[in-house]
Amino acid sequence: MQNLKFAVIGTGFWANYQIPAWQELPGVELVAVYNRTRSRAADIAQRFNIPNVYDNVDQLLDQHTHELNFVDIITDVDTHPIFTEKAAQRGLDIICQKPMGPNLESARQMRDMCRQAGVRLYIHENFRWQAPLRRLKSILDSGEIGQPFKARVSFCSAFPVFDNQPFLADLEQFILTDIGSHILDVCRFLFGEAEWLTCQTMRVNPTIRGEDVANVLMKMRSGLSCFAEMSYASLLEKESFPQTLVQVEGNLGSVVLMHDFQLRITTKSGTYSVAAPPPQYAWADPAYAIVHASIVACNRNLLTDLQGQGGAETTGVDNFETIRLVYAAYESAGRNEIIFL
Ligand code: 89Y
Repeated sequence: MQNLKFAVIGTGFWANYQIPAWQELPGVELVAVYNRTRSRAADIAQRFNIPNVYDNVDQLLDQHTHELNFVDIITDVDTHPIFTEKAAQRGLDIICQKPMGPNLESARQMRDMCRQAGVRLYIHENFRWQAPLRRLKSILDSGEIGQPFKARVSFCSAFPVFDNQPFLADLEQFILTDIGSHILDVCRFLFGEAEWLTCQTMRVNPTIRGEDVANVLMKMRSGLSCFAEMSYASLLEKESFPQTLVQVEGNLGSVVLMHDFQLRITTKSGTYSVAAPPPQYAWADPAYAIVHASIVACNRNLLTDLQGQGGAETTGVDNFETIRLVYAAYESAGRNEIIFL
């Protein structure tokens, strides 16, 4: 099979990991990078041996459309619709970082525009690809704890997240778009679609613009009651960033995903542990190891689909359902009401 060729649009913080994660996979070749600040694109190109550098995205696309199979958009959310449109107009398939768009309507337009242009749109949503979460899902699917009726999905931390990604402090809508898009996607991955939700938000850190705490309660169509909590204001005894901690109770037992990638499974026969650590990559930042490892698994899944073998999980169509939850949560918090989905 011939290599699929692609360009990276945006060389900020996440490109430092997204690009080496691509380089772990056979069958794909990065031919060009764009950044509005040319020197930043040039630095990345030099580090990762990428032959073409642009600070004008139209030039990149015009000069390489003939050889490109897809683009990987790794920019801040505000520019996702613009770059998606430019690639779609040229008939290129698109992978775009989460969160899909800067609001629900623009995410809907991205999804519909790609459908109309006949190009594939995927969202790079990687949390569901974390090794312990995949393991947890397989335990749930095995039926070992019976029918799940109750869950808590938790991402509560005091990690100095604004040091690496300062723009997050300026977002009017912060934690639900940044982490909620991951956590609510994990809830959909584990438990299916929601029937209704209610949400409360707070801003504890006075130096940021948006909310840094969100508590979402969902009734899933399966009947399960799911509490998704997220916070960047939680100084806890054990810092868990960037792990997602989960507890699921079923009619035959429970499974708890704890710190350090440990799963504890309890049934009437007792309790046992399973370890599901992420694969190790030399280029990963140890502070983000589990997230960085999941980039490879997410890219692999999307690449398999791009190669024609199907199976992509986080398509634009699918991820739009996650984004609906994010904005339903804001709506609920704003109106102090239950939102039926
Ligand atoms: O931007 C976020 C993400 O996608 O994972 C963690 C993060 O870097 C900070 O919340």
